[in-house]
Amino acid sequence: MRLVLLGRTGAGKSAAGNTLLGSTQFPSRPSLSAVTQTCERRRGEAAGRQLSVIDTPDLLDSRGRQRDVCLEVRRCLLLSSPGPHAFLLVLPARRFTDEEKGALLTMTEVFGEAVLNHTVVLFTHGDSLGQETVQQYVDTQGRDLQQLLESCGNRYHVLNNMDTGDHTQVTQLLEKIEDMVAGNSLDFFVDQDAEERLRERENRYREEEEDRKEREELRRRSEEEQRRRAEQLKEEHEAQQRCQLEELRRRQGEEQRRQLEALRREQEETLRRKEKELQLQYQEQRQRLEQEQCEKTEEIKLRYRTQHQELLRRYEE
Ligand SMILES: Nc1nc2c(ncn2[C@@H]2O[C@H](COP(=O)(O)OP(=O)(O)OP(=O)(O)O)[C@@H](O)[C@H]2O)c(=O)[nH]1
Ligand SMILES: [Mg+2]
Repeated sequence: MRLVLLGRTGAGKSAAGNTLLGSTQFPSRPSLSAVTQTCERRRGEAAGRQLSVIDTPDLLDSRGRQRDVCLEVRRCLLLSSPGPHAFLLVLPARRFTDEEKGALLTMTEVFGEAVLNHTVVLFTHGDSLGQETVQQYVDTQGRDLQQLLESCGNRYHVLNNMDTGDHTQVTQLLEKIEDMVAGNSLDFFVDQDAEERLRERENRYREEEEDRKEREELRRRSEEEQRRRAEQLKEEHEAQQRCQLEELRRRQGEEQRRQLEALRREQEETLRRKEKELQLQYQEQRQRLEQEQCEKTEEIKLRYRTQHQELLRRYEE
């Protein structure tokens, strides 16, 4: 029985592969980035069946890395040749997200609509359900998950990858797969249009990539232009500021000179006025002194004359 494990990064694909094979064949650990990078096949036996399990990296990522994804899808088809009996779409039994909702759409885009007839949804983290049954879990997750399950013919199974000793969970899963195979017209999934679809995807990717590069180039050029204009504006602004500053300095200098000149003139004027005042005072003082001197001389003369007359009079007497 050839089984392909599909699902988002960290969904528990490798852990489920190990549970199916009953031993650690695929590296599985908690990680935010992808642990499994390329498709790997391991063979083993479980519940009396020969198993060929193909573990895959995240082939359902709708964004980016499409070239790598196409390469890995080719590898996956090659490893499961002539075709897988079942695709196991691995979903952790936690809150169902929009990303997981998109996983089925990507799966049909990659492998074609027929893949739905060969798909069983495999819930991992069965231990986190606790007392809740998988049916109860499905009922509480809302319409999106129910629609996804309906698209896969309501085939689902839950695994607790922490309990590798529980063989019944593997046996029950293999029985569900066998029931599905029995109900299909073809025993295993054959994708005749795979190559054409992959080429289409690659072309689309190339076109998207070219578009992206073109947009990137345009963005780069526009950023460059913006930077250049900003630089030019800055230079212009700085030059304008320099001019304004020089003009301001010139005007300030002029104003200072004008004020100094006015002050000098004012001081000169004050000095001249003071000089005149002093001259005036000096002249007044001199006149006063001259007059005083005249008066005194007159007084002396008068006194002298009086004395003289007095002496004359005495003499005559
Ligand atoms: N408790 C619990 N942990 C699980 C279960 N299944 C997987 N895990 C843990 O989930 C983590 C991721 O599991 P992986 O098997 O590495 O996931 P993956 O889908 O292979 O991831 P990538 O290879 O990165 O794409 C690991 O630490 C597993 O031990 C489970 O049923 N119960
Ligand atoms: Mg893995």
